[in-house]
Amino acid sequence: MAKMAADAKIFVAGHSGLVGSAIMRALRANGYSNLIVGGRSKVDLTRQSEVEAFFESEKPDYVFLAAAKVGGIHANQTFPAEFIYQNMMIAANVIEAAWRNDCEKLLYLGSSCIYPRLAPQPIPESALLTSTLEPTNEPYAIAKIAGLKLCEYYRKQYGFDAISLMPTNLYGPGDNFDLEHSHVIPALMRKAHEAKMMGAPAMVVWGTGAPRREFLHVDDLADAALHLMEHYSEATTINVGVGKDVTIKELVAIICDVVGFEGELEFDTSRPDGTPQKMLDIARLRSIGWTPNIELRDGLATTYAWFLENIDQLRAAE
Ligand code: GFB
Repeated sequence: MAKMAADAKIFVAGHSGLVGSAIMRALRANGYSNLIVGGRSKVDLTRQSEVEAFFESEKPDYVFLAAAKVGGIHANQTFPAEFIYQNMMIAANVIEAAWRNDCEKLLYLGSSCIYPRLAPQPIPESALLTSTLEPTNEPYAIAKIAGLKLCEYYRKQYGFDAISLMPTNLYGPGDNFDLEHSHVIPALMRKAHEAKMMGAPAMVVWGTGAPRREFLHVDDLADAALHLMEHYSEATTINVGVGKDVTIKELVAIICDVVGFEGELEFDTSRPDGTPQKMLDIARLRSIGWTPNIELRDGLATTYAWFLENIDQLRAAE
């Protein structure tokens, strides 16, 4: 397996999202400058003809497929058709066009939430498709599983070097801080911040606080993605996580501490808990020489600093 040449033409699909922007930062930090991006005005990745035309004209050597319709537990339940349709289309269009246009290698991103709801913990890669999915994100999971299988079968039939990663729950700068549709970390960080600013006595946390989640800083994920692009070339997906988890109660305590909110917590149990636990087995990742670097508390502190710097733009965009 060769290192990507310094002048390789690299397409980061989804370059402005949480994951794509972190991959762009990591590529630049590692000296890659021949980076191409799409953006919805240039190429709508859900439209096959647009994707074909884009690949025929750009002919990238490498593709990081980080474009996806994503959201937290409530967004998944509110927009199930959009989650299944957009994610299936993006995966099928980009993987097919990359293969047809002689792309050297493609990296696709799954998600730990596409393992079965009651998978053994920590979750090994072999748990994929062994039992029923978590209902709150089944549409997303079905689409993402199709993407993983596209990579596997394009490798099998055509010898296309497509790999897939299974990241755990991600957070970091560039996240979506919308209160209804985001993931738990940005939602609780914003709630704690707003409660502190307003001098509110309490803030609301969804669910019981009992579910366990594993969180990976997106800069660690980007670092792992570059590492795997250069050191991994197998049909099976590979987990990318930290190998530790926390309860939502423990998470909110750290967030409140980082933000400086000292009020009460109100658990709204009319909101869903989702899957009880999701923690990845990262033995295979460790065996190929990659380990995470960013501790949860440190990552939350830098994410909060980013949030404070960008709060005006975030509000303006709403
Ligand atoms: O991050 P999250 O929305 O998604 O929620 P999942 C994680 C846990 O945090 C759930 C609780 O148990 C929520 O009930 N929670 C507490 C909150 N307060 C809040 C809040 O204010 N906002 C949110 N969003 N949650 C997602 C999947 O599942 O995992 C997606 O639905 C995606 O498809 C993602 O793949 C990685 O971890 O439950």
